[in-house]
Amino acid sequence: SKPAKAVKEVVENAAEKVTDFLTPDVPGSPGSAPAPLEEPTTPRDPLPPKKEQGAPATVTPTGAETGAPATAKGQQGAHLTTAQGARLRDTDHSLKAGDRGPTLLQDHHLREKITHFDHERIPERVVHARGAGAHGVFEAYGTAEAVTKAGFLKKGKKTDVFVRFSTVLGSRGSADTVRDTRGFATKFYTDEGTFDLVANNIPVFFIQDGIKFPDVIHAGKPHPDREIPQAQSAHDTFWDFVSLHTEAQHHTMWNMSDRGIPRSFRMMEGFGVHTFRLVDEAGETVLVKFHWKPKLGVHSLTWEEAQMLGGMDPDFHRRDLYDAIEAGAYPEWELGIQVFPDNPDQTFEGIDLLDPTKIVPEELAPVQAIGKMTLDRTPTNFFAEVEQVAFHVGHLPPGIDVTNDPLLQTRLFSYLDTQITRLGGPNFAQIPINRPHCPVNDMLRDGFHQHAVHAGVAPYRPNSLDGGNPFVAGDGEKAYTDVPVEVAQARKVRANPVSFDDHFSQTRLFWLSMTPVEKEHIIRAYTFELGKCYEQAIKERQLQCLANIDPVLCREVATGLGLPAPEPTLPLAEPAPSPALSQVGKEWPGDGRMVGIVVDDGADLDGVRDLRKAVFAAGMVPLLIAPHGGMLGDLPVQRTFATARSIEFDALLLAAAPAPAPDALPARDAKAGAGDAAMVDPRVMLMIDECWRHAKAIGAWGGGAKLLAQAGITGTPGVVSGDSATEVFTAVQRLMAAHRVWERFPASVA
Ligand code: HDD
Repeated sequence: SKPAKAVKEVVENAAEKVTDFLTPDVPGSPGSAPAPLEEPTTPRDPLPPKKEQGAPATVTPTGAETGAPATAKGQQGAHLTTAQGARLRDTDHSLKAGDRGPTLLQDHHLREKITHFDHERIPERVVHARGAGAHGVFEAYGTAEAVTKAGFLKKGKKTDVFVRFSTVLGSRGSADTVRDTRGFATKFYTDEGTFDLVANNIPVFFIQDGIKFPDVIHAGKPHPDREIPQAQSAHDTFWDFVSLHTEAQHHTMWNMSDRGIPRSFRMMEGFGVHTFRLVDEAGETVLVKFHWKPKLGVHSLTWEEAQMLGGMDPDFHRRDLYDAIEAGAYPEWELGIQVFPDNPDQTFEGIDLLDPTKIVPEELAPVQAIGKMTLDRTPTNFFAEVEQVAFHVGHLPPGIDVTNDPLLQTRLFSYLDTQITRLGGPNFAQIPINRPHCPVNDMLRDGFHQHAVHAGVAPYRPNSLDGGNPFVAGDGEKAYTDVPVEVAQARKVRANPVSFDDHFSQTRLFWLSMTPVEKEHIIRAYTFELGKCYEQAIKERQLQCLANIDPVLCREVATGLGLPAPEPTLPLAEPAPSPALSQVGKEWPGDGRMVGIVVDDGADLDGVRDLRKAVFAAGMVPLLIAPHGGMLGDLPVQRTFATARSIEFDALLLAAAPAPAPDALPARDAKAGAGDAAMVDPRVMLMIDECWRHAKAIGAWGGGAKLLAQAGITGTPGVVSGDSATEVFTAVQRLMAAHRVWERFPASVA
């Protein structure tokens, strides 16, 4: 495991680099282009691929090296060519009959260029269309060796991975920060075949049987008549569905909690949801649930931040992921398993392990760490990798098998099926990002986009013409073998086991496990979402569900909606709370956090210089916010008052009280001619106000200290001032470890 110190060193070393990419083209800033860009007049070598960003290994579907260079295939050489490799002399003018004449059909270059462009888009994913991905490595601790024969889980084994994070409901261009479940799909390129762990950041699912998947998705997607709202659950069809299919209440509660609006992909847990089966060399089995635990802790946005980001920076999560990786603050997760005996009834402590609407609290079955994943490389080409990556819950290496969870069983069909449409045929496994990193020797042939030039004449078994190749593996030759689980003699039925009928006890467990501030957020989220519904009957039906979860929750939401709170229709369960479900109350490292620093030409620049060093040393990124771009002395300005907004920063430090810049809109105070307030740029005051409202740490020194009094926040929790920049930052850093200044949130419930 890379110690935190090493990460910090990388960040420090990357400091100059961070400055560079955050300060494009500032003349004179370190690393900026010496002269304005001009179009070169003679061919030169193409730009090299980004550092450490070669294309995936060029292995054919049969496992042979293609001999192609390991660098990106596109953009080779200095001269523009057609797709057939013929050099072009002109790509800006179509071939016409005279310079004012009609375009000629014979212009092959024109037709090739436009035809290709016309087909650049492929269907977006029907769910999880909006996503971002990154490469990395998984290193096994060896702790799972006792329960599985999977080679990639042997101690010290390193395996390449590619992860794609996503939202579920929105289209490909929708905002990152909407209230939704997040996808967390990981491709492990193991030596024994690819393993896809196609997970979410929520450990339960809306439905118990995959046959309802089209229904829940149709309900969550925009209304079919107007196609609104985009990427939202705050509308009638969603609440209609979840209030009628009460098995959805547990997942819905998670979505209404802070888990539905993560601060960062780097700060999310991941859950395999279903129970899987692990099998060892001797054929012994256990049941497991997979968990990803982020090193940085689990943190969320506030709802107001999430909404503002939807407009200000719809790419917030994507940007955060890539900025962190490029700054060397590599995101890390531990992979863990909860282990259960493989009993015939597939239950643990009375919890049905085949019901995907149920968790097993960590207090009952601890999550045991089995390895660590580090994401350290951004994609070279977003389309080629993030869009074309194809996951499938059925991609399993020897040692991992499925269970009879009826949701998982349907997924085993759905993923392969959807890729055929989305990626244009059955050969998507040959796309570089999907190629296994081990030899492939299948007998699949032909089909659209066949890239392999398969040799031999006998793609069938047994054969005598190709020397009998390929052979099937014998005993001890690491073949995938399905666990010969007993299948009960049973009648065909369209039915669930009775244990699946309990829809409320674990929803209540989640509610009871929250701290007051988290409960408050949940109340606000339900009130917001139901407040966006038009149909009275739907609101009333959902209130009835809330009454069956908790009377206080129901009463508070009903008050917000201006409706009576119904009585429960079912007895309330009294489960023991699971403190592990709460996000509040611990301290976490701040790697990759953003610290905004308000400065102007009169600020204590020596202090700011020290502060920047201290922030980098803490593994965070300092961003100078000034009235104008360019430089302040020798310090590069990363944001101006016009481009900055509070939501980008995890903490705000004030080094100055800048007068209104020329592009500031008039403020009410300025019009009224009020004393000092009139002299501060209103955007700075807005930033302070928002940071305070969103419970972020605020610090000030020197010329900035008077702003605290002006904003009326002196002495309030999480607001610090001091004599020097570094002293203030030390206090702010301590506050940031708790993620937010939780005391600032009002909590009406205990
Ligand atoms: Fe799914 C994509 C996760 C239930 C059908 N799913 C998809 C992705 C994730 C999940 C993370 C995006 C993968 C990527 O980034 O390319 N899905 C889940 C989880 C589920 C779940 C954790 C429940 C535990 N899914 C589920 C069901 C069905 C599907 C029950 C169908 C019956 N899911 C799909 C799909 C998608 C998909 C239609 C769309 C794009 C794709 O597969 O490649 O096949």
